[in-house]
Amino acid sequence: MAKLQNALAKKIPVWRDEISGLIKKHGSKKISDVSILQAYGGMRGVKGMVCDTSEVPPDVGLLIRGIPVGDLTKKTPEDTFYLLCTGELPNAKDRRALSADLAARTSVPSYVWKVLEAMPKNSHPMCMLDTAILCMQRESKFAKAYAAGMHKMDYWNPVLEDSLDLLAKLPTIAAGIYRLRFNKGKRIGPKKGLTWAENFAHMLGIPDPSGDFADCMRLYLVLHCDHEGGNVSAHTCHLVGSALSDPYYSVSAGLNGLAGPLHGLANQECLKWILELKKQFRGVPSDEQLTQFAWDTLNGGKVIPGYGHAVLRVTDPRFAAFRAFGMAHFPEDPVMKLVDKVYTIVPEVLKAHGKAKNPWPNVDAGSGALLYHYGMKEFSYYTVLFSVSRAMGMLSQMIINRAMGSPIERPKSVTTKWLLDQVK
Ligand code: AMX
Repeated sequence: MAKLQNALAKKIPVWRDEISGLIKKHGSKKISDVSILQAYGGMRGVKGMVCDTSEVPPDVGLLIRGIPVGDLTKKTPEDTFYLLCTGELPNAKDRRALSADLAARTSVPSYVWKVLEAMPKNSHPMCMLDTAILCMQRESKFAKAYAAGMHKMDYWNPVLEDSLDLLAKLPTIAAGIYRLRFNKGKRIGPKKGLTWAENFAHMLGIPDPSGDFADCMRLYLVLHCDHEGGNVSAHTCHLVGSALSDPYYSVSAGLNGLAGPLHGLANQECLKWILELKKQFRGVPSDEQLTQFAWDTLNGGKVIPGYGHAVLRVTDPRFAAFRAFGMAHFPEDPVMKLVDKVYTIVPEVLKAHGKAKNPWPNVDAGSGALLYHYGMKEFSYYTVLFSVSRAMGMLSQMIINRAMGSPIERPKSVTTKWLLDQVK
């Protein structure tokens, strides 16, 4: 762990000085007002927390430490995690060191497999993943160090240790869940000399003679890594972690939020919607048919999965990156063609419908088509892939929060009576 740990050890005192200076000088400066609408409306747009790993300017899309995610499409997840944690991309030596460190930690305790094997056969893969993470809590180095008594300023170090342990094991666990839950045969162990993403692809066991699937997984893991601090999963992880619950408790909690259909589960819903469309029209429908299909969804009181966003107001650059990958590798694939066609029709339908503030596709609108193409047809598994990647964002945020001594989170709720009294 030396390299990433050293890089963080150098940065942390600088960040601490910067933040304490900011609070000392300008702590009382107002950065947000809250309306009654926002208090009832999911706190949308309320600026009330800090996240330095990434930001999502509504008209630009995801920036990882200031770098547009579209500029990271050739990078590895190791690069991305290092960037999230330190604010800088690693050099080749540091990247290799992180890869090797992760490779040395892949082994999963045998009790995790026993727990997974004991679960009902029809358990949702997300429930299996969250259970596996939660049951590993006893491995937490942070929890042990905390119980033994440690200085608050040192919390980040065992949290980094836990983060690397967890990140290293996640592909092994996630691939094991894929093979167990969908009867794919024996678990495949990690292979020496492979990167984090390559090993994940290898352990999933999807036939990949060209190496394109491994490349798709690399891209998938990079693109989903983080999306600032206020989304359901990041915020949940942050909240739970603020009570000094260790990374196992916190990440498992965050991923339970990712399992919701309005958040990470949308990618399974999205491909389902596309395939229903394909089935109904026995292939690629006409513009009129597709328009009607979209209206039928909306008139049925349902959302069009993969479209809309709480923050974004443009086509998600991550969707653009997936679309570019699909169009470069398999432009004739019928599902890919459908994804592309939906992109030309649905935004206009949503605009005419007039409800969604953002009619453009989000990350989930295209990612499933890629997985489907490579033969991963188990939709309910897609959010697990999302989770393996998103753990990087949650964990990097957590390392930084513990390093900065972030306090327990405790916003003030008010009653409806109190609000009514304010407007009397
Ligand atoms: N289809 C139909 N209606 C939509 C819509 C869509 N794709 N997106 C938003 N709307 C509706 C909302 O349901 C809401 O209706 P209501 O007033 O009756 O409650 C109205 O438009 C206003 O919503 P909004 O302010 O534009 O969005 P939001 O911040 O409340 O919700 C999101 C954001 C993502 C939950 C929503 O756009 C949605 O449900 N999209 C479809 C599901 C999806 O793709 N989720 C994935 C998001 C990305 C991720 O986390 N992985």
